[in-house]
Amino acid sequence: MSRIVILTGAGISAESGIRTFRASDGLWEDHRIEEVATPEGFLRDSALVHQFYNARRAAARAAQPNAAHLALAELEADPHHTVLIVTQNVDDLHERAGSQNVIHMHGTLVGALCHDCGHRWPAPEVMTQGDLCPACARAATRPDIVWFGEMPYQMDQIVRALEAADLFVSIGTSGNVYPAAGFVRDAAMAGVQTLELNLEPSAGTDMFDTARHGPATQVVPAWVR
Ligand code: BJW
Repeated sequence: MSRIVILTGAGISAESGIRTFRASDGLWEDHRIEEVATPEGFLRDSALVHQFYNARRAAARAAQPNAAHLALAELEADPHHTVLIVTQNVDDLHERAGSQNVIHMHGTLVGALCHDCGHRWPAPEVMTQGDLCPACARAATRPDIVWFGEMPYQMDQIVRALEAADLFVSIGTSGNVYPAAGFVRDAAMAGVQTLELNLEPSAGTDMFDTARHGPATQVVPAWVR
C-alpha cells in the first residue's frame, strides 16, 4: 500500500473553465491582490470582496470536473493506494469528481465565516456585507477563504501526511504561494519521492525528482493509468 499526497492548484481546474491567478488572463488581472484577498482589503471594501467571491462562486457552480479531477478520484478508489488531496483551490470540483479525502487548505467558496465570532455555516449563493452571522447576529460575514497573512487550514494534518508519504505529487500550481510552495522541500527532506505535473515548469520545478509538463487533462490521466 503506497501513501500518496497530492497538492493541487488552479491549473487543475483551468480546463474546467475556471481562471488561474497568475496567467496573463488570470484573476489578479482584474483586481489587485490586496483589494480582494487580504483581511485589510475586506475591512476596507467588503462590498467589492463579496462581489469578487460571488462571481467566483457562480463560475465554480457552472463548471464541471474534468478528466484530471476524475483520474484522481479513480486513483483514490484503487485499494493499492491511500490518497490525500491537499487543494489550494476553493472550488469543489474534486468532491464532485468523487474524491473523498480532500483538505481545502485555502478554504472553500461554499463556506461562510463570521469575522467576529469564528462561526462557520454554508454560504448563500450571493453574500452581501449586510448578512448577519446566525450565531452572534453581527454583520461580519465573510467568505470562508484563507487570505494573505492568514494561517492556511489543517497544516498539522498536512505536515504529518507529507512526512508519512511515499510519494508527493504537485499538480497545476505555480509554486509562488507559501506554505504550499514549500511542501516539495518538506517532502524531499523526509525522503519522500516527488513528482510535478504542470503545464510548464513551476517556480520550484528543480526541487522535484521528476516532472512531466502538459495540460492536466492529459498528464494526470496518463500518470494515473
Ligand atoms: C496548468 C494548466 C493546465 C495552467 N494544466 N497546469 C515565505 C514563506 C512563507 C510565507 C510567505 C513567504 N513570503 C510571503 C509569505 C506569505 C504569503 C505568500 O506566500 N506570499 C507570496 C506571494 C510570496 N502566504 C500567506 O500569506 C499564506 N499564509 C501564511 O503564510 O501564513 C503563515 C504561515 C507560515 C508558515 C507555515 C504556515 C503558515 C496564506 C496564503 C493564502 C493564499 N490565498 C490565495 C487567495 C485565496 C483563495 C482564492 O480566492 O481562491 O489562494 S492567493 C492564490 O494563490 C490562491 C491560490 O490558492 C494560490 C496559489 O495559486 P496557484 O494555484 O498556484 O495558481 P497560479 O495561477 O499561480 O498557477 C497556476 C499554475 O497552473 C501555473 O503554473 C500554470 O502554468 C498551470 N496551469 N493551466 C496544468 N491546463
